[in-house]
Amino acid sequence: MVIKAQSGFFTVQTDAAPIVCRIPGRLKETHQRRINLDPDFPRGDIVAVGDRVQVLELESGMGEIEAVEERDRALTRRAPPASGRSAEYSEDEYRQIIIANPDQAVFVFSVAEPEPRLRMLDRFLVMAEEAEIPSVVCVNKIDLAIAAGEPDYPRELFGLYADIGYPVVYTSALTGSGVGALRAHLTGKLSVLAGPSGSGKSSLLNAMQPGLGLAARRVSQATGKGRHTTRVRELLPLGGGGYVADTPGLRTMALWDVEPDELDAYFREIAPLVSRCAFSNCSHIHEPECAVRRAVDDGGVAPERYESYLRLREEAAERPWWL
Ligand SMILES: Nc1nc2c(ncn2[C@@H]2O[C@H](COP(=O)(O)OP(=O)(O)OP(=O)(O)O)[C@@H](O)[C@H]2O)c(=O)[nH]1
Ligand SMILES: [Mg+2]
Ligand SMILES: [Zn+2]
Repeated sequence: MVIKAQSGFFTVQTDAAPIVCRIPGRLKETHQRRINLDPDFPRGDIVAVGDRVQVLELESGMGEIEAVEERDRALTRRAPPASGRSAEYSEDEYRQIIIANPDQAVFVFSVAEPEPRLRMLDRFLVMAEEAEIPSVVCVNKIDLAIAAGEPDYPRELFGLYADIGYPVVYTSALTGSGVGALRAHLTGKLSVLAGPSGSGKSSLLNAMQPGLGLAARRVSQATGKGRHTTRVRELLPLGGGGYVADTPGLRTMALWDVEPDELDAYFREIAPLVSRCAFSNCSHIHEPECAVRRAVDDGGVAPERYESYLRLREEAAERPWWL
């Protein structure tokens, strides 16, 4: 598995020691040939962090990537066209792979400091649903709610996500509460970690495993700024097995890859209602006999989630910023 990518060098974890590899010219040619032959073949990075590859060791610790195995799934984004290129953008625009083959995404929000923005969480969940990546919600800083005499507040706020069917873990990096449960969710898997700045991602990683949060900071700083920052550059190994990836920039990612009409499919509790709307192309905004709006009135769909649906639908209809 590729665990690190840096300036054209890929660190590949093998059963033995890691091997630092380059992509040989012939692999690039094969990739280009497949693109030429098959218009549906995804254009984009040949190798990304998380990919499973076959390597040829040429000298001790150094080698070449011989082949890339097919990805089960990937978190991707449509890369903005290089400057000077035509403003036209098409379906087969270059796809930047943020990370290949993640087992799950873990979205960390704090109950306070900063106040949680559930619309951001809903956007993350939509992105993960679209990529067919299972999600876990981590609600951190529950100690603040307890100190404020509101121990039930975290569940009042985030309980609806458990009702929808997402695993929700309540944690405090400060007291250690729930950290074992979080570790259990992460062990043995490749997890993408995301959430607003200050929600406590690094602190939770440190609470789980001393030094891990520091390592995450080092990676995210090395990634630097600019339009390629979303990509994962390095996976951090967990002591009990598995890896975590910090994804700087995910929170600013827009939803242009989602068509407004398909958005309802990515709201878990809304998707099963759609077939009961009177109109097959119902937008669930203004149509009569809309099963979704009925469910909002009856309490089957939380008003906040419906509000997110409406806002994200508007966003999905917007054009990319480079147009
Ligand atoms: N009270 C309380 N404070 C916490 C908890 N977890 C983190 N903090 C504090 O919240 C602040 C931000 O924590 P970080 O771990 O740096 O947050 P982050 O999510 O890694 O932030 P970025 O790296 O900017 O994305 C720090 O001052 C932490 O000490 C918690 O469970 N309870
Ligand atoms: Mg951090
Ligand atoms: Zn409808």
